[in-house]
Amino acid sequence: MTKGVIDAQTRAPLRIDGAELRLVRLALLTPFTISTGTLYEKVFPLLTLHADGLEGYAEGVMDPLPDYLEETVSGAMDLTRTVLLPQILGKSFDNPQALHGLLAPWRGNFMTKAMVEMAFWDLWAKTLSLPLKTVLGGSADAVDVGVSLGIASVEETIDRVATYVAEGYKRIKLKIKPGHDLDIVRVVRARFPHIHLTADANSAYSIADSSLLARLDEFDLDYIEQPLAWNDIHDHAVLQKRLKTPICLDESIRSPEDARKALQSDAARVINIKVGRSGGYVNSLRIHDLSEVFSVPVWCGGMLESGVGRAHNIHLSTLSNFRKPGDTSSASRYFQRDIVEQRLEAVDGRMPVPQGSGIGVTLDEDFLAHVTISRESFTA
Ligand code: OSB
Ligand code: MG
Repeated sequence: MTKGVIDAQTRAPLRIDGAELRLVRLALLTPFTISTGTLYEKVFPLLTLHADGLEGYAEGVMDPLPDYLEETVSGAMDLTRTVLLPQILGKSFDNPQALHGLLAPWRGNFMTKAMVEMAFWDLWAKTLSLPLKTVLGGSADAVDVGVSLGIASVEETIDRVATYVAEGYKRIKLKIKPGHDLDIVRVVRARFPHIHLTADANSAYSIADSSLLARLDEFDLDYIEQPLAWNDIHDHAVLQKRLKTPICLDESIRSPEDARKALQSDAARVINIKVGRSGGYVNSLRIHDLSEVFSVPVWCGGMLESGVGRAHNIHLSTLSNFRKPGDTSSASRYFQRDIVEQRLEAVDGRMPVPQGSGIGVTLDEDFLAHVTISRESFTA
């Protein structure tokens, strides 16, 4: 269970004095193809919250289009500017849990609420002069990471796997979709008999595909990630009874309630926690602890984040039940240049936790200005 979470009133209530909401665009070095389509660039909201002369940062992990989950970048920008920021600006909070409680009644919109809550956690940790991991209850100095490979040809995939295995990454995840599944997994497994290998379908199959999915059992995958619909826990429980390979849920887990239902029904034997998908740290900590009660390991997923979201993911990954390698690989795999000054690079499959207080990264203001599409300022 999570130990040492600092949730008491450890300091005077923190008043949020102001905020900036930017829309940022970073070109991806390699287009990223999953079952739902291809991303060529990463366009995301970046939020800064101000208090006590300090700044807290977070990014939204939604896509421009509602292809991964329902939220969109433009919807998130609008909700943040018209509802969430007016609700918190000028207000004082005893702790991040109090801010979480204020936003929690809004239906859905877990990614947008996560962005606001995460920026406050960074700010909160900075006011305590503590690394975010310490405030969350983690202590590791580095975390195990793997890579997530987009859909590509067999030759390209083999090349990429060889490169990342040689770099020391601890797990390879292949994206699959109907027509690009058994063959690619078979070829990679034959070439790399001993690696930790997984497959992520991003909801591309239905329960009618059970027998095809069961044929993946012979390739000794660590787990298969989100084979069925993003909003369907029940059918994953039905499917798990037909598979030897453990099912890992990603899209389907956005709240502790989702996690409880999946765990109680044996729909998930592994859970991918994305703090940016799950409403923030309060929900993520609960999902983490609940999974541990069910002896279900978790790992930290990614959404091709910039250094801001990447740093958040690394801090979260230090908690004890993150027992499988995460997707938070080197920033240089994604972008020519990042928006933070620190280089977030894995060494032998271990990602160092950024040091300093909060998430431990600072914005590269010059480059950020260059890739900022719009910027709005708010004062209390
Ligand atoms: O399903 O985990 C996913 C990227 C975008 C949308 C969904 C997913 C992903 C990844 C990439 O797998 C993870 C990363 O490298 O950040
Ligand atoms: Mg996934």
